[in-house]
Amino acid sequence: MTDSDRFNPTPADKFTFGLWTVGNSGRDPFGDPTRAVIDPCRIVAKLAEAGAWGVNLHDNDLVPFGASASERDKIVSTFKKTLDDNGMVVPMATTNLFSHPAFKDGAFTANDPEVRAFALRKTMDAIDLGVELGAGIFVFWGGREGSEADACRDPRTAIERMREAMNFLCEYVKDRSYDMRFALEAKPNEPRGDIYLPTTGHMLHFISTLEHEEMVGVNPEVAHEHMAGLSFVHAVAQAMEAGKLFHIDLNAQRIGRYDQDLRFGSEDLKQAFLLVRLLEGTGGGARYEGPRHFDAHAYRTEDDDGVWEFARGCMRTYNILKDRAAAFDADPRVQSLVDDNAASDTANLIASYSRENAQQVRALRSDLDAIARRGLHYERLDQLMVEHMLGAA
Ligand code: GLT
Ligand code: MN
Ligand code: MN
Repeated sequence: MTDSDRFNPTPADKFTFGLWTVGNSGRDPFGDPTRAVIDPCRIVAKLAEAGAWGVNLHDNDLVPFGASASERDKIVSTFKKTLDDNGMVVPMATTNLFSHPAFKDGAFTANDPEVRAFALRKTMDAIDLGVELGAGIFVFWGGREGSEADACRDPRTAIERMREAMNFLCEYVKDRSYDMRFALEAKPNEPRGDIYLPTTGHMLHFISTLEHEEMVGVNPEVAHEHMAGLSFVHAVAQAMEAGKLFHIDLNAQRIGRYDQDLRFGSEDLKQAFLLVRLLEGTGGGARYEGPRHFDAHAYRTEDDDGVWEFARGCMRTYNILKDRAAAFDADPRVQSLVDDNAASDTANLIASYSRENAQQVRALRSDLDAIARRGLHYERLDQLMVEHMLGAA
C-alpha cells in the first residue's frame, strides 16, 4: 500500500452515486450521447469494486416508464439480487417528474389537476419502490416546477400546490407506516426559466409551513447553490444547524454557468475543503452522519474507463480533503489564530435578554478605536488554510 492508497474509498465512508450519474451517456442540449447506456446491475458491480457504499435511483433509472407490473417485479428482483451479491445499499430514492412531456408545465405545480394527480400517483409508486429497496430517504427535485411566462399562475398558488403535495405524500408514508423521510432539493433555474423555491434557504422556510415538518429536510447540491451565486457552505451550515440536512448532492460548479455537475472538487477546491471540514466536523460541531452522495457525471469526452476514473476521483478527493481538514484544525498555529471569544463576560451578557442585562449592555464602555485598530490576522489564517490544502503546511 502506497501513501496515496490510504485515500481510496471503502464502504465505511458512505459514498453513494445515482444510477443517473455514472450512467450519464454524455448527451447535452447540443449533442447526442458519446457513451453507451450502462445496465444498472453493471453500475452496482463497478461502484462496489470502486469502494462505494451504495447507489441511488429515480424510478425510471431502473424501471422504464410504462413497464407492466410483472416487468417491474422482474427488474426489481434481479436488481435486489445484484445489490446483495455486491454488498451495496440503496439509501435514497426519487421520482422522475421532469422527463415526460406531460410535465412541461410542472408536476406538483402544473395548472392541470390531472398532471398533479399523475405526479402524486407516480411518486407514491416510486416511494413504494424505494421502500422495497431499503431506502430511508426520498428526494424531491422539482426541475419542472417553475415558469417562463410568469403570468401563467400566481407564484403563491405554486407554493400552495407544493405544500398540498408534500402534505399528501407525508400522509401516504405515515398511512403505510414506512420509515422514510423527505429531502427537498433546490435549484434556481434550468430546465425552467425560474424554478420555485430556488435555494436551500427558501426550502428551509417552506418546510416550516408543512403539516409534518419533522419528516422533511433538505438535499442541497453544490452546483445549484453556486448557480445562484451563493455560498454552499453557508447553506449547508444553516441546514445542519436546523437539524434539516437529510441528504447532500456533492459535485463541482463554476458560478454563472449552466448546471455543470462536475467531479467533486474539480473546480472550487476551497469551497470543497470548507464543505468537507463542515460535514466531518473537524473544526468542531456535530458531524453529518448521512450518505455522501455524488450527483455528478464524467466529462462528455470520456469512455467507460473515464467514467470509473471520474467516480474514483470524486471519492478520493473527498477523502484527501477530509485528511487535510483534520490536519488544518489540529494545527496549533490555526488554533491560536481562531479566537471567537465564546466564553467572555460580554458574550455571556448578550446571550439572552433581561432588564438587568440590557442595563449592563448600555453601561459597557468599549474602546472602539482600539478594537478598530486591532488586526485580526485572517490573511495569515487563510494562507495557512491554502498551504494545508496544497500539502505545504
Ligand atoms: C437531475 C438533477 C439533480 C437531481 C436528481 C434527482 S435528477 O439529474 O439535475 O440535481 O438531484 O432528481
Ligand atoms: Mn442534485
Ligand atoms: Mn445539478
